[in-house]
Amino acid sequence: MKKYFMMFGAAGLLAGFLMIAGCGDDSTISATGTTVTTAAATTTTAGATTTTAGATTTTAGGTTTTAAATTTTAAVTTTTGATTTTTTTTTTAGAVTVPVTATNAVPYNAASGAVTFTITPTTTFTYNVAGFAAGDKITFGAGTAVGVTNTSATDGIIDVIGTLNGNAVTVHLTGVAVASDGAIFGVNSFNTAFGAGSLLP
Ligand SMILES: [Ca+2]
Repeated sequence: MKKYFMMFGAAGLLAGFLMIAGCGDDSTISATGTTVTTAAATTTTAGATTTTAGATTTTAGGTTTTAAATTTTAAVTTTTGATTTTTTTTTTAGAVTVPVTATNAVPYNAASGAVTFTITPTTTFTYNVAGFAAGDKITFGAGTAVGVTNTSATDGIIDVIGTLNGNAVTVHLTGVAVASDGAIFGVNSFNTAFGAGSLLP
């Protein structure tokens, strides 16, 4: 019995190593690109075999002597080509869609790229976003009443409030560029400042 446990133990250990090796392969895939490594092609050429018949010598006395045949085999030749690594990088400018469903203590950094926040208010909470700029979007679900509150034109803070069925989600923007902050008074001017469709509906 002990021998079986040892065998299964060894098999489990081997499976573990293979799983770890598999995880290692994943690390070659980056967030922005895919790296494909093509193994070097190996060509094996068998050595040529040359057989030389033994010479036959007949003496005057009628004796025939045949030397042993000689077989010569050349060495096996193995040629290994260079490893080819191809890296494909896809640039998406950080475009990402963020479903907003609950409050967040740490503001989402919209400056990381083109971010679309999608919100259908089913409860009341405040969602913090820093660095909102042109290219970013706030999209509320159909039927949501949307309003904009901007109490100071110079503090870089704008509150976008979406209300649906009595549930109000406030998107609290901080770090808004002063030029944009001073030009936003409502939904229409918000769309003018950050681009058409930056605040829907
Ligand atoms: Ca403001």
